[in-house]
Amino acid sequence: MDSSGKPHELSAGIDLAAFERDGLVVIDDVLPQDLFEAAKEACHIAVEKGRKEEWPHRRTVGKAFPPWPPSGPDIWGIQHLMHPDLKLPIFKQIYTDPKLLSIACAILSLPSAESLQLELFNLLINPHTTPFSLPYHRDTIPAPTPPPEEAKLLARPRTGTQYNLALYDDACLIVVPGSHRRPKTDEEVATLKENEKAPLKDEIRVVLKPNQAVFYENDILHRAEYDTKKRVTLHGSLGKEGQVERARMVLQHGVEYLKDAGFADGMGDTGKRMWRNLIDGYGKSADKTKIHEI
Ligand SMILES: O=C(O)CCC(=O)C(=O)O
Ligand SMILES: [Fe+2]
Repeated sequence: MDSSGKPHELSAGIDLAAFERDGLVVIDDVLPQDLFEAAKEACHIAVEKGRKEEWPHRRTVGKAFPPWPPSGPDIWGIQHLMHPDLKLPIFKQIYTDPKLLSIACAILSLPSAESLQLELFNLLINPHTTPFSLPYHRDTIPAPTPPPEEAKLLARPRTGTQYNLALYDDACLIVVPGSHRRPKTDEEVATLKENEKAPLKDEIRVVLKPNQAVFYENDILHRAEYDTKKRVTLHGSLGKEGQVERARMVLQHGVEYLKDAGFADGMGDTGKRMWRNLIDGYGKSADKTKIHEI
Protein backbone atom coordinates (compact mmCIF):
# COMPACT_ATOMS: atom_id res chain seq x y z
CA MET A 1 0.00 0.00 0.00
CA ASP A 2 1.51 3.38 -0.84
CA SER A 3 0.86 6.65 0.95
CA SER A 4 -2.14 7.41 -1.29
CA GLY A 5 -3.79 4.24 0.02
CA LYS A 6 -3.75 2.71 -3.47
CA PRO A 7 -2.87 -0.94 -3.83
CA HIS A 8 0.68 -1.44 -5.01
CA GLU A 9 0.59 -3.47 -8.20
CA LEU A 10 4.28 -4.19 -7.89
CA SER A 11 4.21 -5.24 -4.28
CA ALA A 12 1.16 -7.36 -5.05
CA GLY A 13 3.08 -8.82 -8.00
CA ILE A 14 0.08 -10.76 -9.16
CA ASP A 15 -0.51 -12.24 -12.59
CA LEU A 16 -4.17 -11.33 -12.99
CA ALA A 17 -4.46 -12.93 -16.43
CA ALA A 18 -3.32 -16.25 -14.97
CA PHE A 19 -5.76 -15.86 -12.09
CA GLU A 20 -8.67 -15.27 -14.48
CA ARG A 21 -7.66 -18.21 -16.66
CA ASP A 22 -6.73 -20.76 -13.99
CA GLY A 23 -8.77 -19.59 -11.00
CA LEU A 24 -5.70 -19.51 -8.78
CA VAL A 25 -2.40 -17.72 -8.40
CA VAL A 26 0.56 -18.33 -6.09
CA ILE A 27 2.25 -15.37 -4.40
CA ASP A 28 5.76 -15.47 -2.91
CA ASP A 29 7.09 -13.91 0.30
CA VAL A 30 3.76 -12.69 1.58
CA LEU A 31 4.45 -11.56 5.14
CA PRO A 32 7.43 -9.50 6.26
CA GLN A 33 9.92 -11.80 8.01
CA ASP A 34 9.19 -10.60 11.56
CA LEU A 35 5.44 -10.97 11.10
CA PHE A 36 5.94 -14.39 9.51
CA GLU A 37 7.87 -15.57 12.58
CA ALA A 38 5.27 -14.04 14.90
CA ALA A 39 2.53 -15.80 12.91
CA LYS A 40 4.21 -19.17 13.47
CA GLU A 41 4.40 -18.53 17.21
CA ALA A 42 0.77 -17.42 17.46
CA CYS A 43 -0.38 -20.39 15.39
CA HIS A 44 1.57 -22.75 17.63
CA ILE A 45 -0.38 -21.43 20.62
CA ALA A 46 -3.71 -21.61 18.76
CA VAL A 47 -3.04 -25.18 17.61
CA GLU A 48 -2.07 -26.30 21.12
CA LYS A 49 -5.27 -24.78 22.51
CA GLY A 50 -7.30 -26.46 19.80
CA ARG A 51 -5.74 -29.87 20.28
CA LYS A 52 -6.23 -29.67 24.06
CA GLU A 53 -9.87 -28.63 23.58
CA GLU A 54 -9.14 -25.34 25.33
CA TRP A 55 -10.41 -23.67 22.15
CA PRO A 56 -13.85 -24.94 21.17
CA HIS A 57 -14.02 -23.68 17.57
CA ARG A 58 -12.40 -26.46 15.59
CA ARG A 59 -12.85 -28.37 12.35
CA THR A 60 -13.25 -31.95 13.47
CA VAL A 61 -12.07 -34.92 11.42
CA GLY A 62 -14.94 -36.75 9.77
CA LYS A 63 -16.84 -33.65 8.64
CA ALA A 64 -15.98 -31.53 5.61
CA PHE A 65 -18.25 -28.51 6.06
CA PRO A 66 -19.66 -26.39 8.91
CA PRO A 67 -21.12 -26.66 11.43
CA TRP A 68 -18.56 -28.93 13.10
CA PRO A 69 -19.41 -31.00 16.17
CA PRO A 70 -17.61 -29.89 19.34
CA SER A 71 -15.54 -33.04 19.54
CA GLY A 72 -14.28 -35.79 17.28
CA PRO A 73 -11.39 -38.20 16.82
CA ASP A 74 -8.99 -35.44 15.73
CA ILE A 75 -9.05 -31.94 14.22
CA TRP A 76 -8.02 -30.44 10.89
CA GLY A 77 -8.58 -26.75 11.58
CA ILE A 78 -8.87 -23.97 14.14
CA GLN A 79 -11.67 -21.47 13.58
CA HIS A 80 -12.01 -17.76 14.37
CA LEU A 81 -8.42 -16.67 14.87
CA MET A 82 -9.50 -13.04 15.40
CA HIS A 83 -11.91 -13.97 18.20
CA PRO A 84 -10.97 -11.89 21.28
CA ASP A 85 -11.31 -14.94 23.57
CA LEU A 86 -8.39 -16.59 21.77
CA LYS A 87 -6.29 -13.69 23.06
CA LEU A 88 -3.98 -13.56 20.05
CA PRO A 89 -4.60 -10.06 18.65
CA ILE A 90 -1.64 -10.46 16.29
CA PHE A 91 -4.03 -12.31 13.98
CA LYS A 92 -5.79 -9.01 13.30
CA GLN A 93 -2.47 -7.55 12.21
CA ILE A 94 -1.73 -10.53 9.99
CA TYR A 95 -5.22 -10.46 8.46
CA THR A 96 -4.77 -6.79 7.55
CA ASP A 97 -1.22 -7.14 6.28
CA PRO A 98 -0.89 -4.60 3.42
CA LYS A 99 0.44 -7.12 0.90
CA LEU A 100 -2.41 -9.55 1.53
CA LEU A 101 -4.92 -6.72 1.20
CA SER A 102 -3.33 -5.35 -1.94
CA ILE A 103 -3.53 -8.74 -3.64
CA ALA A 104 -7.20 -8.97 -2.69
CA CYS A 105 -7.75 -5.46 -4.10
CA ALA A 106 -6.05 -6.43 -7.36
CA ILE A 107 -8.25 -9.53 -7.71
CA LEU A 108 -11.41 -7.62 -6.84
CA SER A 109 -10.53 -4.53 -8.94
CA LEU A 110 -10.79 -2.27 -5.92
CA PRO A 111 -8.95 1.04 -5.65
CA SER A 112 -7.90 0.51 -2.03
CA ALA A 113 -8.32 -1.71 0.99
CA GLU A 114 -10.88 0.74 2.37
CA SER A 115 -13.30 -0.89 -0.08
CA LEU A 116 -12.79 -4.37 1.33
CA GLN A 117 -15.05 -6.13 3.79
CA LEU A 118 -13.52 -7.99 6.75
CA GLU A 119 -14.52 -11.66 6.75
CA LEU A 120 -13.22 -14.90 8.24
CA PHE A 121 -9.74 -15.95 9.33
CA ASN A 122 -9.09 -19.58 10.17
CA LEU A 123 -6.24 -22.05 10.33
CA LEU A 124 -5.90 -25.30 8.42
CA ILE A 125 -3.74 -27.87 10.20
CA ASN A 126 -2.74 -31.49 9.92
CA PRO A 127 -4.71 -34.00 11.92
CA HIS A 128 -2.45 -35.52 14.56
CA THR A 129 -3.25 -39.18 14.15
CA THR A 130 -6.15 -39.56 11.75
CA PRO A 131 -5.61 -38.84 8.03
CA PHE A 132 -8.61 -37.13 6.47
CA SER A 133 -9.68 -35.83 3.07
CA LEU A 134 -12.32 -33.58 1.56
CA PRO A 135 -14.39 -34.58 -1.46
CA TYR A 136 -14.36 -32.55 -4.66
CA HIS A 137 -16.53 -29.48 -4.18
CA ARG A 138 -17.21 -25.88 -5.05
CA ASP A 139 -17.59 -23.81 -1.88
CA THR A 140 -20.90 -22.11 -2.73
CA ILE A 141 -22.48 -24.50 -5.22
CA PRO A 142 -23.77 -27.81 -3.85
CA ALA A 143 -22.23 -30.88 -5.48
CA PRO A 144 -25.46 -32.26 -6.99
CA THR A 145 -26.23 -29.01 -8.86
CA PRO A 146 -26.84 -29.94 -12.52
CA PRO A 147 -24.32 -28.48 -15.01
CA PRO A 148 -26.73 -25.96 -16.65
CA GLU A 149 -27.55 -24.48 -13.23
CA GLU A 150 -23.85 -24.60 -12.31
CA ALA A 151 -23.04 -22.58 -15.44
CA LYS A 152 -25.46 -19.84 -14.35
CA LEU A 153 -24.07 -19.71 -10.83
CA LEU A 154 -20.48 -19.64 -12.07
CA ALA A 155 -21.30 -16.58 -14.20
CA ARG A 156 -22.12 -14.46 -11.13
CA PRO A 157 -19.80 -11.49 -10.64
CA ARG A 158 -16.91 -12.02 -8.25
CA THR A 159 -17.67 -10.55 -4.84
CA GLY A 160 -14.79 -11.84 -2.76
CA THR A 161 -11.62 -13.81 -2.66
CA GLN A 162 -9.81 -16.24 -0.39
CA TYR A 163 -6.34 -17.56 0.21
CA ASN A 164 -4.25 -20.24 1.88
CA LEU A 165 -1.03 -18.81 3.32
CA ALA A 166 1.39 -21.59 4.25
CA LEU A 167 3.62 -21.20 7.30
CA TYR A 168 5.25 -24.60 6.64
CA ASP A 169 5.40 -26.70 3.45
CA ASP A 170 1.88 -27.50 2.28
CA ALA A 171 0.73 -29.75 -0.56
CA CYS A 172 -2.79 -30.58 0.62
CA LEU A 173 -4.97 -28.66 -1.83
CA ILE A 174 -5.85 -30.16 -5.21
CA VAL A 175 -7.65 -28.14 -7.90
CA VAL A 176 -8.76 -28.41 -11.51
CA PRO A 177 -7.42 -25.20 -13.09
CA GLY A 178 -10.02 -23.37 -15.17
CA SER A 179 -12.97 -25.22 -13.61
CA HIS A 180 -14.22 -21.99 -11.98
CA ARG A 181 -15.39 -20.85 -15.44
CA ARG A 182 -17.30 -23.90 -16.62
CA PRO A 183 -19.73 -26.48 -15.32
CA LYS A 184 -18.57 -30.01 -14.63
CA THR A 185 -17.89 -32.04 -17.77
CA ASP A 186 -19.83 -35.26 -18.38
CA GLU A 187 -16.65 -37.16 -17.55
CA GLU A 188 -16.27 -35.31 -14.23
CA VAL A 189 -19.91 -35.91 -13.34
CA ALA A 190 -19.55 -39.63 -14.07
CA THR A 191 -16.23 -39.95 -12.20
CA LEU A 192 -17.46 -38.12 -9.10
CA LYS A 193 -20.69 -40.10 -9.06
CA GLU A 194 -18.59 -43.23 -8.56
CA ASN A 195 -16.22 -41.64 -6.07
CA GLU A 196 -16.36 -38.00 -4.98
CA LYS A 197 -12.64 -38.08 -4.11
CA ALA A 198 -11.49 -39.64 -7.38
CA PRO A 199 -8.70 -37.96 -9.35
CA LEU A 200 -9.99 -35.76 -12.16
CA LYS A 201 -8.37 -35.08 -15.52
CA ASP A 202 -5.97 -32.09 -15.38
CA GLU A 203 -6.09 -31.76 -11.59
CA ILE A 204 -2.99 -30.31 -9.97
CA ARG A 205 -1.66 -30.34 -6.44
CA VAL A 206 -0.96 -26.85 -5.14
CA VAL A 207 2.51 -26.99 -3.60
CA LEU A 208 3.31 -24.08 -1.28
CA LYS A 209 6.60 -23.23 0.38
CA PRO A 210 6.61 -21.38 3.71
CA ASN A 211 5.31 -17.81 3.31
CA GLN A 212 3.77 -18.54 -0.10
CA ALA A 213 0.03 -18.06 -0.52
CA VAL A 214 -2.42 -19.32 -3.07
CA PHE A 215 -5.37 -17.06 -3.82
CA TYR A 216 -8.12 -19.12 -5.42
CA GLU A 217 -11.69 -18.86 -6.61
CA ASN A 218 -13.86 -20.57 -4.05
CA ASP A 219 -16.01 -22.14 -6.76
CA ILE A 220 -13.11 -23.80 -8.54
CA LEU A 221 -13.44 -27.61 -8.36
CA HIS A 222 -11.18 -28.54 -5.49
CA ARG A 223 -10.54 -31.16 -2.86
CA ALA A 224 -7.91 -31.66 -0.17
CA GLU A 225 -5.95 -34.50 1.41
CA TYR A 226 -4.61 -34.29 4.94
CA ASP A 227 -2.07 -36.75 6.17
CA THR A 228 -0.37 -36.25 9.53
CA LYS A 229 2.60 -34.31 8.12
CA LYS A 230 2.82 -30.87 9.73
CA ARG A 231 0.51 -28.34 8.11
CA VAL A 232 -0.08 -24.85 9.49
CA THR A 233 -1.77 -22.75 6.84
CA LEU A 234 -3.73 -19.56 7.37
CA HIS A 235 -7.02 -19.42 5.48
CA GLY A 236 -8.62 -16.02 5.04
CA SER A 237 -11.47 -14.58 3.05
CA LEU A 238 -12.14 -10.98 2.04
CA GLY A 239 -15.13 -9.44 0.32
CA LYS A 240 -16.06 -6.30 -1.55
CA GLU A 241 -17.75 -3.70 0.62
CA GLY A 242 -21.53 -3.58 0.30
CA GLN A 243 -21.86 -7.29 -0.38
CA VAL A 244 -24.93 -7.86 1.72
CA GLU A 245 -25.16 -11.55 0.85
CA ARG A 246 -21.56 -12.16 1.85
CA ALA A 247 -22.01 -10.15 5.06
CA ARG A 248 -24.97 -12.36 5.92
CA MET A 249 -23.00 -15.47 5.11
CA VAL A 250 -20.08 -14.41 7.30
CA LEU A 251 -22.24 -13.37 10.22
CA GLN A 252 -24.65 -16.27 10.18
CA HIS A 253 -22.33 -18.86 11.74
CA GLY A 254 -22.76 -17.79 15.37
CA VAL A 255 -19.93 -15.29 15.08
CA GLU A 256 -21.33 -12.88 17.66
CA TYR A 257 -17.81 -11.69 18.44
CA LEU A 258 -17.65 -10.02 15.04
CA LYS A 259 -20.82 -8.06 15.76
CA ASP A 260 -19.39 -6.70 19.02
CA ALA A 261 -19.01 -2.91 18.86
CA GLY A 262 -15.46 -3.22 20.24
CA PHE A 263 -14.26 -5.83 17.76
CA ALA A 264 -12.11 -3.45 15.71
CA ASP A 265 -10.59 -1.64 18.70
CA GLY A 266 -6.86 -2.01 18.39
CA MET A 267 -7.02 -2.49 14.63
CA GLY A 268 -5.51 0.11 12.32
CA ASP A 269 -7.71 2.51 10.36
CA THR A 270 -7.95 0.15 7.40
CA GLY A 271 -9.02 -2.76 9.57
CA LYS A 272 -11.59 -0.58 11.33
CA ARG A 273 -13.01 0.50 7.99
CA MET A 274 -13.13 -3.08 6.68
CA TRP A 275 -14.97 -4.21 9.81
CA ARG A 276 -17.42 -1.28 9.49
CA ASN A 277 -18.05 -2.26 5.87
CA LEU A 278 -19.01 -5.76 7.01
CA ILE A 279 -21.35 -4.55 9.74
CA ASP A 280 -22.97 -1.95 7.46
CA GLY A 281 -23.56 -4.59 4.81
CA TYR A 282 -25.17 -6.90 7.35
CA GLY A 283 -27.34 -4.05 8.61
CA LYS A 284 -28.71 -3.55 5.10
CA SER A 285 -29.80 -7.15 4.91
CA ALA A 286 -33.57 -7.38 5.38
CA ASP A 287 -33.63 -11.15 5.51
CA LYS A 288 -31.24 -12.58 8.05
CA THR A 289 -32.39 -16.18 7.68
CA LYS A 290 -29.89 -18.84 6.80
CA ILE A 291 -28.50 -19.04 3.31
CA HIS A 292 -26.42 -21.79 1.76
CA GLU A 293 -23.38 -22.49 3.93
CA ILE A 294 -19.86 -22.28 2.66
O1 LIG B 1 -7.61 -27.46 3.08
C1 LIG B 1 -7.71 -26.76 2.08
O2 LIG B 1 -6.74 -26.25 1.53
C2 LIG B 1 -9.05 -26.51 1.44
C3 LIG B 1 -10.17 -26.50 2.41
C4 LIG B 1 -11.49 -26.33 1.71
O3 LIG B 1 -11.60 -26.53 0.55
C5 LIG B 1 -12.68 -25.90 2.45
O4 LIG B 1 -12.59 -25.77 3.68
O5 LIG B 1 -13.72 -25.66 1.82
FE1 LIG C 1 -13.40 -25.60 -0.21
